[in-house]
Amino acid sequence: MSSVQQFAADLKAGQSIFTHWCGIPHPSIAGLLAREPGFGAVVVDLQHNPADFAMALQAIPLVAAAGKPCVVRIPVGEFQTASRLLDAGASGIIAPMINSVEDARRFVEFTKFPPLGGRSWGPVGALALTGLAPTEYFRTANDFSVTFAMIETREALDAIDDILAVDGIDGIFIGPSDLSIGLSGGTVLDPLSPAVDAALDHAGARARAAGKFAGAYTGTGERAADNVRRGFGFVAIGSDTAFLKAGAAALRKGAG
Ligand code: 3PY
Ligand code: MG
Repeated sequence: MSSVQQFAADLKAGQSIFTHWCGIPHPSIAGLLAREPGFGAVVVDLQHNPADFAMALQAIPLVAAAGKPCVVRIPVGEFQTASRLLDAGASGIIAPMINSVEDARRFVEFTKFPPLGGRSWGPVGALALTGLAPTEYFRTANDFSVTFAMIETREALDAIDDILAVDGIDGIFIGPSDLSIGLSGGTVLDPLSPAVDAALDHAGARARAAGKFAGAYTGTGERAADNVRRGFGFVAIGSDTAFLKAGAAALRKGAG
């Protein structure tokens, strides 16, 4: 089975997958990090980073060449881009700011083939990377193209059960920074706050009850381990820029 398809299979098997989070706009960074032991996936972030669609298109096969799945976070509401990234061989899509059942349904419309959604046919890169015949890809892609609806507002948290119940939404993904802003009425940015911790407990439990996947962004290995204990199967640790800064500080240490 190709790494494109393996991602969903590993999540279904209950494996905990730690992922890189890449935003530097050069695909070689994603390809290099994909080979780092201890990380099972690479996310390319198109929402808040200079990485763009062309960079993601090049990162997907480089990550696949390392035997890892590539997942992409799209900009808010750019669901058409999600279809194109799945066509290119992304294993999953993270959609930010999914605040309602309507948002979730629209996301599914562009990421799942009929009858579940309305994804249009044309998986040129995905056929090459999976090695599947077109009919086989069409028959199975809805199962292995993983959709994560980001829960990162109070509105989304209130609607979490309804969002999880949407056919074609495979899981949720928590954005702790935006969630901290939302839960504090727009007054506090603190992804480590007790309110965010309580929301993570709740969201993990609701995803489990719905039989769907739970993912989250974290800034450190310790926070990632907390989320694995909460039942999160897909957890980002830091980012490519955070690695650079941490590496520079660590190597500079002791130089006087
Ligand atoms: C958030 O914390 O809001 C995120 O979207 C993580 O990148
Ligand atoms: Mg966010």
